Amino acid sequence: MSARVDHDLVIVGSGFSGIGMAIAAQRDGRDYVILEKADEIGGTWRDNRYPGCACDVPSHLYSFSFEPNPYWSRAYATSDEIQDYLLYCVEKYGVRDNIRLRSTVQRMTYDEGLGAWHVTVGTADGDSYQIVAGAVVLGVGALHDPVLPDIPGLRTFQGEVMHTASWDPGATMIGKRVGIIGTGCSAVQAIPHLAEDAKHLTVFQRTPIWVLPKVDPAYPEWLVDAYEKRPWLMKAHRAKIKAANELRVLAFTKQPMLLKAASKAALAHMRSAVKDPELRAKLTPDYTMGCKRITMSNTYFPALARDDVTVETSSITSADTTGVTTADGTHHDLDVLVLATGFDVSGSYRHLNVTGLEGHTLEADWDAGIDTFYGVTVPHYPNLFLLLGPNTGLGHTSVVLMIEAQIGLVAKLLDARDHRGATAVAVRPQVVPAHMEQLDQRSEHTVWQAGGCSSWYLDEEGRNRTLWPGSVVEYERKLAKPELIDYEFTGAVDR
Ligand code: N01
Repeated sequence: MSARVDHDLVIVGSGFSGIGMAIAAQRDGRDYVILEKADEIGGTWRDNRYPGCACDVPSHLYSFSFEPNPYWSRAYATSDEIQDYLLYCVEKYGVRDNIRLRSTVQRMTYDEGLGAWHVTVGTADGDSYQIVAGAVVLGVGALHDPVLPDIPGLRTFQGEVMHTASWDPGATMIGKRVGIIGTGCSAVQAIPHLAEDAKHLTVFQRTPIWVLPKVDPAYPEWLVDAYEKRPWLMKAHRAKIKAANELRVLAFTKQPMLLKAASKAALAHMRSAVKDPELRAKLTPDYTMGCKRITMSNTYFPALARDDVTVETSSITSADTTGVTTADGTHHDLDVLVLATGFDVSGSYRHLNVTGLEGHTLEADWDAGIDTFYGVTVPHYPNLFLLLGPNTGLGHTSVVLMIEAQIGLVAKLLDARDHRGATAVAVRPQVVPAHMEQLDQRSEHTVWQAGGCSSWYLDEEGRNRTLWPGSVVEYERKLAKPELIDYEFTGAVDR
């Protein structure tokens, strides 16, 4: 590390990405600090506390490979359980002392002479200070900048308005008239709980969602015991889930016809709970399954079929002090309006005000088109690495696998930089267009782009800029053996 930098590595964000990167930095003897804007670690799993919040990837795969957890209580863990797991990892690996909570990155400017980043950090008391960082890893995630619907008059509504990602844990729906906008993954999990408590629930649906039955057994004590005593058994279980999930990528990327059987199962699942043909028609998607993230629930359809639940498909045109009005002229009186309206996936990077080489700003560069190399490095931004960046999300299995592959790549590139006595490593701009073109070609026939729906996976031009259009195994292989010729190493450490 050059004497002129404060920290070898600044990690922004403390979700799975940030914590995983910190553990690797600790292992490699790198001096690092984690900047976290909230008052606790956890990212998505700290923020998403709406009733019913759980992960739709089996917990034994949705966890670090180096920290298997025999104590998962069921197949699909709740957000609380995942947050506890992350808190445990922070303590076990001694990461806590390097975390600065309530520390918001306000600006990041690359200093070419120094080969380092000037990071401006805002503190909770309104002050700010600077850190000079030898490299920055952004583990900021894509799902934390809530999308708020642009409904005229919403501000005048006198009831409570809550986005699913900023849930008030003290809020109660008991005896209230509740409205929920959206029928994505978050809504599918929350609706059964809201329906249970509310006096009346109105679900404002723009696009119906595919819902499969959920097989979510609680793990019996003997199995937890077996996993604890025989870690190889747990590893075998993880490998089995990974292989089974990995097979599904074929259906998403090459053969959507393979989703036919699952679509039939989803429709049968709906028929068994919803007897009213009119309601069934409203709830039947007209796009290929998988185009939007597939959800799983055994309680969603029964909740929608209740007498005290209404599915409203007429769009909301305005709000006033007492509720909302839909395009058909109906006024819906409400006490609470829940926004399950998703996230602005590029928003998380915009707030960071990143300026790279020659005045390039991430905001302007990405307005022109989001170009990265394997979602980790960005041309014109040396010593900057993204975790779970563009085109590295997944629709078929655990993103923790992608995060670990990316952390491995970052460690390799930093080692290669240091080994050469260089101060900076950056992807060569000339290798990126071919990579992006390949991504575009591979995305063209995926269910996400060709499945007949719009989703947050696609940019304004309908191109997939969110998901990796291939298998995790392929991605892991590519990142495990990077072609160092694709990167340029510049500067010389002032020793
Ligand atoms: O958000 P979404 P989410 N007026 O964007 C509707 C992850 N996740 O929070 O489909 C009316 O999927 C919108 O309608 P439409 C997961 O990766 C994971 O549910 O655009 N409606 C849609 O129905 C997921 O993909 C888990 O027509 C409006 C909904 O709001 C991601 O988070 C659990 C509207 C938004 O759905 C986001 O899921 C939960 C408007 N103005 C979430 N704006 C796991 O289990 C939006 N909508 C891992």
